[in-house]
Amino acid sequence: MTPSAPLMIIGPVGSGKSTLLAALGLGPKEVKKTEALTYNQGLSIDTPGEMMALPRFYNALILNSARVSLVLMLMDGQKPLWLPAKICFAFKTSVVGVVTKIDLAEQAMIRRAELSLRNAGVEDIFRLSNLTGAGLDELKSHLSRRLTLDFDSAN
Ligand SMILES: Nc1nc2c(ncn2[C@@H]2O[C@H](COP(=O)(O)OP(=O)(O)OP(=O)(O)O)[C@@H](O)[C@H]2O)c(=O)[nH]1
Ligand SMILES: [Mg+2]
Repeated sequence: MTPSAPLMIIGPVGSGKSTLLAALGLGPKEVKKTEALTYNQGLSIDTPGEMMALPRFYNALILNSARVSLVLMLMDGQKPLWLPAKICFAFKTSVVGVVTKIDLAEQAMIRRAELSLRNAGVEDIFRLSNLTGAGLDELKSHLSRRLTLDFDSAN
């Protein structure tokens, strides 16, 4: 299947998926609750956090991962969610991890969020704050290397 968007973003409810897509210029600037799997034409696939919370939806996430070049898996640094071990290996493409809300989260919780991502099989993990922008440039340059995206001209 030809990828229909550079990336899909997944992660728990309120972890900052839609906010991060907006910051990357890969989703609408106005962020509201994501109610359903959403195709941002040619840019990204956004998913509601409920699909990560309820294992019966994992299959839909895994199938849609075939439509993108990369999956971004977010974890809220304030409220890490424990995922099934090695679940990332079920995805059709590689998964990059992002711990969000580092402006609010305690260090111990950030480390727990990273541990959860590693347990899920993620190797590359970034920490960022959508609020302050800390860590955003590091993620952008990683994504520019992995995908044919030019964030400087997109934003
Ligand atoms: N302080 C802080 N707030 C954040 C950060 N990222 C997102 N938020 C806030 O968290 C709330 C939820 O953000 P969303 O981007 O809607 O989260 P989501 O993961 O798309 O949530 P669902 O669509 O419900 O799955 C919003 O009020 C954001 O402004 C962050 O890094 N730091
Ligand atoms: Mg959302």
